[in-house]
Amino acid sequence: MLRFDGSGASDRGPVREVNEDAGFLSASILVVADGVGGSAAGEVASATTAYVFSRAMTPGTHPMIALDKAVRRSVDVLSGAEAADAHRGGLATTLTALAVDGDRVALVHAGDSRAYLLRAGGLLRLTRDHTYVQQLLDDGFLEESGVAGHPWRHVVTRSIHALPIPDDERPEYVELALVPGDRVLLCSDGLTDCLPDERIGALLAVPRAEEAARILVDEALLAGGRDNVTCVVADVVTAHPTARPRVSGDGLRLGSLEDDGNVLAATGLSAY
Ligand SMILES: [Mn+2]
Repeated sequence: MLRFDGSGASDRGPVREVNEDAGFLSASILVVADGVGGSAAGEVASATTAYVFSRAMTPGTHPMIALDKAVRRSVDVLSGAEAADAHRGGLATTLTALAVDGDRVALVHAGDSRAYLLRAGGLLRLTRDHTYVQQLLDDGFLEESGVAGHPWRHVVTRSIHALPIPDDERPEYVELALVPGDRVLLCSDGLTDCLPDERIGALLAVPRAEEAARILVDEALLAGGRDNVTCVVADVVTAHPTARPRVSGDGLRLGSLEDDGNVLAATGLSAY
């Protein structure tokens, strides 16, 4: 029976007034969300979405179905909040989440937060950034060397936000074949803007997940990081179905999700 076992770290960084990143980790789900758009309460969008995902896994539900329901639920809550309050507009967040039901693993992804897999010492990026700059790279209009200083490198082309969401802006889903011994990293762009993949791979290999998460965040800040930085590091482990997971039942909350005041209530919304 497959489960996640790990830890995470989040830091506001030296410049930003609030941490608009949210993270969550439990034995069945991993989440990183990075609120988009400063003034429009990015911390509310990220915390609310991460909270919805923290409750997503229920026994007997395929992880792909659970992730899809949580996306719809998040969009529902953000849409309801904007409809109820004319001053509340532009609630949006990136999202990268991984769910396991004991057997199958699924990933959902929107925006420029990333997921990586460390397997047998090699690092593999599991997500492709949904950014304007990534599109320029794919289309051959930009070289890799032009990414770091590009003025539009933070423009994301997909995110979780209120309706309407056009088809080509919806999150991407993929089923993954993970095995015991794999380690995964979910992180916000505060990490990947500052550290190259080779360095991320080296630091992710630190034996204890908790230490790896802390070191990754610290090194991003030491490298001059000014954005919020969030890392969730989890090992894929086998556990007896009745064994208590090492991560507590409530899971670990990070960043803006540490403050309940950031989580929008879902009352009065269309159920599905
Ligand atoms: Mn960020």
